[in-house]
Amino acid sequence: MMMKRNLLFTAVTALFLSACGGGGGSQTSAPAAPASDASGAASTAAAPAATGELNIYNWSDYVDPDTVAAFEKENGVTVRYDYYDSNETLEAKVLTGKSGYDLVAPSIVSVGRQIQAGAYQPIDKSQISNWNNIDPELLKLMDQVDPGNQYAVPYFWGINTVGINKDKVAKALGDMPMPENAWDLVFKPEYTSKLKSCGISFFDSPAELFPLALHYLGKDANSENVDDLKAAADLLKAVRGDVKRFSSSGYIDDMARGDLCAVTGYGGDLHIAQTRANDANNGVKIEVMVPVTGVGVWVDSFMIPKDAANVANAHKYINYTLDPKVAAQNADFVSYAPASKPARDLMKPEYAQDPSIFPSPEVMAKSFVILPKSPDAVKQSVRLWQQLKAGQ
Ligand code: N2P
Repeated sequence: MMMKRNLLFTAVTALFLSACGGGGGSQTSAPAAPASDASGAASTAAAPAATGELNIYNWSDYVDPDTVAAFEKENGVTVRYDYYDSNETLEAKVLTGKSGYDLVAPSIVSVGRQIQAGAYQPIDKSQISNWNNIDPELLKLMDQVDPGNQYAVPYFWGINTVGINKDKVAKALGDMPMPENAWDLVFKPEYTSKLKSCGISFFDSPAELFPLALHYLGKDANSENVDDLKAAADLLKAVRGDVKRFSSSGYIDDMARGDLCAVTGYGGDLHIAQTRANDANNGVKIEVMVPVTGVGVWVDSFMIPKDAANVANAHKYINYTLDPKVAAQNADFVSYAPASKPARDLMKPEYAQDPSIFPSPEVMAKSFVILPKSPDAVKQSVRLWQQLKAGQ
């Protein structure tokens, strides 16, 4: 296990280093399949004759609706798109073996376990002509949980971090200056007792929250040690009374409206909250913070469940999302770092250079990948989590 973790860490460090060189080296691969332009207009090359359906189950707020619409138009496919907001919810569904979906997108934390449980079918790479666009460092990282990259095709990667409503936090803190470590805002009672008045939200997921608490305590963020997990639970218990809600997606609109002021959230989702507030012109100023002490990092990948009925369409969709133009437009909408490496250069420059979307090497060096856990560790953290939420 230790060996595996070290390898993962090395791979992620490489990813971070490669992610920070300006707009990112553009890697050219010549897609053999019909390419689409950014508007999603049908290409002139012969479109595959496939018709039918595609049932996608993916994270909420994780695709530009135009991406789906253009894919439907170009391929004559009707897409049904359902959402989840935690790996736990997705896992419960795919492990039944009868998900009813053709594509899902778990995070690296669950990929290995779900492959071993037999939940997926291998990807036919011959149908993914854009395969070479995938950032090789992401593939290296995923190789540790999916040897040979047989089952999982990276979609986006990103961070778990803190978002704040700047004015509300400043007001609630009063004379107290902002902490040097932004995690203090949500984990230190001195701060949470003040921010309680304007609304704190935590991830509604032990898999996302425990690593952050462990890291804050200076412990291995992926520790499976029972005492470490208890220490993390104690930290969370100490601020539990100041937490208004546990949410892994609802915090986006609450923040945008000004109903929350300090949240743990997915980086891109916090950006979306910022964009929604700006669009509403409601005076809410959201900042996506990138604590210098580091953040949680994940990679989400497309996978095809064993019971998928529309396997060819699933491959087509995966391939479509890796097209640099499509990926860039999609990334600009969801504000996450696309797995399609050449897409970075095609993104809005302010996003391609945003350190909360592509964190700096300094931050990355202090960060951690949220890694798979043993069944015992999962059980233990779920037990502690239930007690925490019940206020015990
Ligand atoms: C999308 C949240 C996705 C990321 N809204 C979590 N891995």
